[in-house]
This record gives sequence, C-alpha cells and structure tokens, in this order.
Amino acid sequence: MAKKITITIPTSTQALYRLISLVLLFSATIALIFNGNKLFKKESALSRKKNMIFDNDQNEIVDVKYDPNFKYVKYNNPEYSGKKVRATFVTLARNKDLEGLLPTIKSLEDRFNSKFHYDWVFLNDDEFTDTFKRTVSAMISGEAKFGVIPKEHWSFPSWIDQDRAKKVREEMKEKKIIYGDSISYRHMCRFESGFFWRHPLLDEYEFYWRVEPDVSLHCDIDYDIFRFMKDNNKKYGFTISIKEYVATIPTLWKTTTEFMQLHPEFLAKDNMLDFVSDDEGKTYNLCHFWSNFEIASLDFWRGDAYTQYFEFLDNAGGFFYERWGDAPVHSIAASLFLNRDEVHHFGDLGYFHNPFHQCPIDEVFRLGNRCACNPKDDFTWKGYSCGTKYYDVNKLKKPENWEKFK
Ligand SMILES: Nc1nc2c(ncn2[C@@H]2O[C@H](COP(=O)(O)OP(=O)(O)OP(=O)(O)O)[C@@H](O)[C@H]2O)c(=O)[nH]1
Ligand SMILES: [Mg+2]
Repeated sequence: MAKKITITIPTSTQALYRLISLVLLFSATIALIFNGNKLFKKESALSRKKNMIFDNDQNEIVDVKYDPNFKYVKYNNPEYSGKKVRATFVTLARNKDLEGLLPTIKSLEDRFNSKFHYDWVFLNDDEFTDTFKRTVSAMISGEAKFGVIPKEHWSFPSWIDQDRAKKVREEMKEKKIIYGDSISYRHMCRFESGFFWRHPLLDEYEFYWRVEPDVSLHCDIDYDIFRFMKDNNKKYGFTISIKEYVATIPTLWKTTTEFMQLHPEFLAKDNMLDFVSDDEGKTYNLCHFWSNFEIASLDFWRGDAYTQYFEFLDNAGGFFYERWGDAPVHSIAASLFLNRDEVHHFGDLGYFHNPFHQCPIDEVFRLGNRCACNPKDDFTWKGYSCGTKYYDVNKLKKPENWEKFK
C-alpha cells in the first residue's frame, strides 16, 4: 500500500511564496504597460518580414537586421483622433491638365490625404469634362468638387485700355519675358491674386492647400497640416521662396507704397517688411513665396486689408499693363498685413515644382519620413532662394550643416 507523504510548509514560507508571486506578476504588468506596445509592434513587423519569401531566398527565412538609428518600420498609418479643420485642396486647372494632375493627386493622397480625407476643389474657366471629373474623383479620398469660374473673375476689367495692354504683350514677347505675351496667364495670375476664394465652393472652408499639376511631395506627412495651421495661429505657409523677374513687376512696389500711405492701419505690428525690402521699404528686394504651393487661411484673403489691397492693385492695371504674378502679390500682402509668427515655412514636406526641389537636409528626418529626394537638390539655402533671408530676419534656427547645401 502506497505511503501517503504529507509535506507541511510553514505558514511564514507560504506567505513568502505568495509575496514573490505577487511581485513577479506586478513587474510583468508594469513592463507590459510601458513596453508592450513597442514590443508587439516590433515583433509583428519582424514576423511579417520573416514570412515574406523573396525570389532569391530559396525559401530561407531572411534575418531582418535593423539599423539602430532607423529601427522604426512603418507598417500602419498612425491613428488620428483629433478634429478635422474646415479645409480643402484647391486646384485651378484646364481639362488638358488631367494627365499632369493624376500623379500629383496620387502623391498628395499617398503621402498625406489618405490619412485625413480632406476635400478637393477644382476650378476652371471652362466646364470640366465628365472624363476629368470621373478620373480625379476616383483618386481622391475626400470629396472632389468642380466649379466654373464666373466670367467677371476671368476677363479684362472695363477700365483696362486694350491697346496699351496689347502693346505691352508685344514688347514682352520681344524681350522674351516668360509668359510675357500670354493673355490667359495674366487672367490666371489675377484670378489667383484676387478671386479664387470668392468662388462659392470655397465658402465653407477656413484653410486651403493650393496644388498645381505636375507637382509632388517627397516625404510622408504624418500630421494634420491644417490642424497645425489652426492650432498654431498660422495664416500663410510656404515651402520655397525665390526672387521674382523684375521685368514682370516694375511698378508693383510703388503701387504698394501708395496703398500703404493711404492705409497705414493695415500694417501688422510685427510685420515682415524686412523679408521683402532690404532698405526699410524704399525698394522691393523681389523675395516672394513660390505660390504654386500655399497652405493658407482663406479668411486672410477675405479680410479688409487684402480685399482693399487687391482692389487698389487691380485698379492700377498692373496685371495687364505689366505681368504681375500672384506670388509677389500674395507674398507682399502676407509680409505686410500679417505678424511674422503667423507665417510658416514648411521645411519638412519635401516638394517639387519644376525646376526646384525642397528636400529636408537632415538625414534622420529624411529616412524616418521616407523622403524620396536628394538633399543636394534642396533649393532652400541656395543663392537665388530667399530661404536664408527668411530664417535670418525671423531669427529662426537653421538646420545643422545648412551651409553645406548653399
Ligand atoms: N483653368 C485654367 N487654369 C490655368 C490656365 N493657365 C494656368 N492655369 C492653372 O494655373 C496654375 C498656374 O499655371 P502654371 O502654368 O502652372 O504657371 P506657373 O507655375 O507659373 O508656370 P509653370 O512653370 O509652367 O508651371 C496651374 O494650376 C494651372 O493648371 C488657364 O488658362 N485656365
Ligand atoms: Mg506651375
């Protein structure tokens, strides 16, 4: 008959075991709370890579090595819980621009909007075709809207002397000034300067992002850029700044000065006159934000200062008697009517509009955001850019080693 052995553990030892178990359980819980998220993410990233079979692997499992600097592997889009802003993309285009727009929309959707689903407004001086509407709508994760520009926003105002305007176009053609002989380019510049936000399709929005055909983003944008604008009280955001062709705007500064004398009340207290003038306002240094990219407040254009400024410029006729561009017009207004901290340089997006690139020069940033660009191409710190000036006048810290990218 089997002998029954009874082991009696003293009560004090039982209590000790219980205590040890509790401490172990507690430590494991704490470790999971603080590291679990990271651990699990990394493991699943690794196992996904391990489960992939590559052509030349002969079914071997690849040992994935993570460089300690770049161990962050993106598999999932980050989650966003914040409220969206009333914002939209805006594109002025012709039906023939469709081909140039598709890769652009794809780039912006992949890099940004597929995470946020903002709307996209398309404007045209002609009706968009069904093909245009169908094709772009299929590419956009927000709602795509299409509007026709009213005639009075895209035609010669009554006070323009047609003979004088024609003569200027002929002279500019002789001098080979870019778009100097174009009527439609002038309507485009005047429309972007003074009318795009007056289209009823834009009424419901507070911010916009201007997009042109054939532009692209080089880096992932993992934050809500419109939310950033609103939360930080930014009114105008740009990527590239550059000098204007002086032959297109001979009297723009003189006209601006006349306006400012009539309306000194519109000058912002902490304005950025030092960005657009090197001699305290006597002359224009030609610096402007390259307006093919703009993320800005629609209310800024809707406001009194800009509305009256545009009207003054339009009456002077320089959109037709010269070839004033919307870029210097917007930039001068932003520099004079806004406080400097309301303007923002988006140095983190990576952007291309022929022929210039903006490419973040910081390598860790570039790799972390999957930027597909060469920092040597970055225009920001080059001689013809106004990037250095912008950082200097605003006393902003330039990225490390920026001098190497001059
Ligand atoms: N509907 C319409 N859109 C136009 C017209 N001309 C230009 N645009 C649009 O206006 C914007 C600016 O025109 P662009 O031709 O890109 O002007 P730009 O950027 O100064 O010059 P590029 O260096 O050629 O790009 C783009 O979004 C064009 O699609 C036009 O006649 N009709
Ligand atoms: Mg363009």
